[in-house]
Amino acid sequence: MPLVCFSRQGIPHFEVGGKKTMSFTSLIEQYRTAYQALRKPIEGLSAEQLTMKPQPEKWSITEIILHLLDSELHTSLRIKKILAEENPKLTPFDQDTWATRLKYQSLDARAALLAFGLLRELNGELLMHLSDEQWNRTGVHETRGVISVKDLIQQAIEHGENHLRQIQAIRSQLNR
Ligand code: NI
Repeated sequence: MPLVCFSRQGIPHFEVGGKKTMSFTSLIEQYRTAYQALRKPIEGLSAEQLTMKPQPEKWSITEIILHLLDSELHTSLRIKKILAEENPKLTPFDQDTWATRLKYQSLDARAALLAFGLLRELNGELLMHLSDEQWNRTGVHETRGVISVKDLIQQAIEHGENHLRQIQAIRSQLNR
């Protein structure tokens, strides 16, 4: 089953078909370095620019970064549950409700990005210590079905890259 998440943002988030042959080390490297890539397009932006919505129903850069942090919190907990428990249940979250109820627009995008980077750093360190068997351990996601640690990391990488492109597009609009 391809894993695609369509939000109101209109971008397909990730599609994981299990075809990837990348080594674990290079996966971890990609997973960890996303923070550096995400820092670049927000350099020098004012609070007003960070919260500018490209369209009324679209997320601002701040909302995207807070979304990335909350996605990473979920990914982190899912990885830990899969490793520490037997076939755990992994719960989804409604990203648009989280964005509004948790007041993403009023929060600090730079602090959130830092927290995102720290989570990826810590998770990356943990991942470096896993055996092949642990990489392939699984949990059951309510809507996506059986999912492994490796699947979660691939999804997190693709999810981050999609949102990086979304942030870059907003940034180029701001420069016009
Ligand atoms: Ni997303």
